[in-house]
Amino acid sequence: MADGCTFERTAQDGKARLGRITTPRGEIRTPAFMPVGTAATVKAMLPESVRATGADILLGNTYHLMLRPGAERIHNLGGLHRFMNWDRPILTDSGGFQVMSLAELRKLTETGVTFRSHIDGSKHELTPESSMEIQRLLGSDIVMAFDECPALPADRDRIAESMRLSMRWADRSREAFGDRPGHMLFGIQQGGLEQDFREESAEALRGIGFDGYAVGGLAVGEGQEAMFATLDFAPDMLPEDKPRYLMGVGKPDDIVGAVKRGIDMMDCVLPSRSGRTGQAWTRRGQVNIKNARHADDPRPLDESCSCPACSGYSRAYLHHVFRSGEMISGMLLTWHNLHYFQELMGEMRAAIAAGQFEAFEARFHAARAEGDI
Ligand code: PRF
Ligand code: ZN
Repeated sequence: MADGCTFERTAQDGKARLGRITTPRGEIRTPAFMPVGTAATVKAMLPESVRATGADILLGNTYHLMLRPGAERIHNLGGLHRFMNWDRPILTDSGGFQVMSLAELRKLTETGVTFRSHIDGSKHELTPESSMEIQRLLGSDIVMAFDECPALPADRDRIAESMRLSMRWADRSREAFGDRPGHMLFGIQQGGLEQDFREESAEALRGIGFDGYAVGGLAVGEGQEAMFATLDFAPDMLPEDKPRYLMGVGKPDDIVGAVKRGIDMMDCVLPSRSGRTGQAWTRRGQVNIKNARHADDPRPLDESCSCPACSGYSRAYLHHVFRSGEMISGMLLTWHNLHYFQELMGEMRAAIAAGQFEAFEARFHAARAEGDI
């Protein structure tokens, strides 16, 4: 473990783990949900508001920030924390996954990946070495190894080849990262839905040695049932005494199922993105605020929610500002969604501490089964 950072596990219930990561920039309570701040902002939210929802850590993106405004520029302005006015921990993704999903004219070689920017078509290269350098310039607290993965379904050959390339890149990432007290480097397990490839990948990563381990290559088209089937074995292959991070997941029921299977950290654009498209997430499921049924409804989105959107505004108002294209619509719904996701994490942490995770899970599913009323 990188000097100056620790991971402590304080309780376990079944496979669900309660713990905390301590970094020089503060503590991360696990299981943790990380809001996504791709372009040095959690869209529609001030950083202090994101903190007020209960977030301990944000996710940032190498791919987006290297293209705009540039890692050197952010470094010269004092680093990403100063730049975006968030002084708590930041985890940065390493870029390969975003190149494969967003960039144009991608070319993958042993060295890395060359691509054209989705913003202006300019040509760039990312390698394990340059990704480590960019994440260093940004000042990231938790750096992700450079990897890539196929969308699913894919043939076993393609999955194996990609996983083995990512493991060679993981080795180069570890080497290039070096020794940086106060910063952590996480490896990323790949291998699709295949148990043997997941084991091969975990073994390679354990051999290299990381401060934390991500389960990558899931939530890429396989569906929840297949993802859970993989999570029934994949996290168990990773060291018990290090944090486990499931990348890019997910909906509330995905998150609960992942924590139940031994995952400690997650990130997803869902609460922030869907807030801007009029989708709210509540304990009773999804609410589409665009729907005409809300036009005359004086009740809050969720009477049991203490967020600003639910304390001060009616469904009728939220419906009106969404329909009118007012900016406050995205602000209020994003705040509500992030608040709900963080409340959910807090409830899971309390349930694990109390040895009541099963009862929590039963209540969670029962409330959703009632539906929005
Ligand atoms: N690798 C990286 N980032 C990611 C993923 C991955 O496999 C995923 C897959 N759900 C999301 N983000 N580096
Ligand atoms: Zn609310």
